[in-house]
Amino acid sequence: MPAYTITYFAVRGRCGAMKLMLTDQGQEWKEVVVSFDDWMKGDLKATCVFGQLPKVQDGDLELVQSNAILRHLGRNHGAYGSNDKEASQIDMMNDGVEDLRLKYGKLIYQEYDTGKDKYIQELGDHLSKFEAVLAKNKSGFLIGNKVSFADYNLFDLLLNHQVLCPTCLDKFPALKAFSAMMSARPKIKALLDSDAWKKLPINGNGKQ
Ligand code: 6SG
Repeated sequence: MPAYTITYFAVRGRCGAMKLMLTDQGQEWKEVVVSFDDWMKGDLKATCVFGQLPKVQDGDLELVQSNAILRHLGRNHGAYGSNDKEASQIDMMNDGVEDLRLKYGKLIYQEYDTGKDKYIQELGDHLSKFEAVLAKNKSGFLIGNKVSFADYNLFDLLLNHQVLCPTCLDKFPALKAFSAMMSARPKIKALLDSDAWKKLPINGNGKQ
């Protein structure tokens, strides 16, 4: 089993989904937590391909870009579909999750005070797309009949949105069932109940 090292800030941010996946797959990891002060010194930033975190080391392979990391871990742990067609569909769904994550990040980091009401109004339209995919696939997962990295990524983003707007899933039975099913997976449940998870702020500016 490969041992991973995750380097990131003391927030859930772009590492929530990978931690959910590794935990659910029974895979341990090491963590290097970078403080704002240390990051601002610039030495670590200079060594990161895009000057950003997270970074994950897997042996002599060093990766940045959270979605590339999710794909790598998905490949390593059998969470990337059962064939190439499913893998492509999983990529498609993960790109959809990324589109919503970027909108969420823009709200949190740039528009929280002025844009929250409008964001919540428009959220249903975005969630309805995932609802339709989940409602069609009887397995309960986005694609195929086993969990994939896109499921962990969607689940993580839904956790954030349920903090932002606790009623946001009320009109979406398939998303609600998906969220409950993911939360009830025993290793995920233990992670969500852990201090390590609960003490980490969701975002770097304290907004949620
Ligand atoms: C920030 O944007 O945490 N990485 C972030 N910020 C620092 O100098 N496309 C890639 C990906 O998917 C996006 C990476 C992402 O991996 S994540 C980064 O490296 C930089 O650009 C969101 C997050 N924000 C917290 C934060 C970072 C710098 C200021 C606020 C933590 C809190 C204070 C310092 C460190 Fe902080």
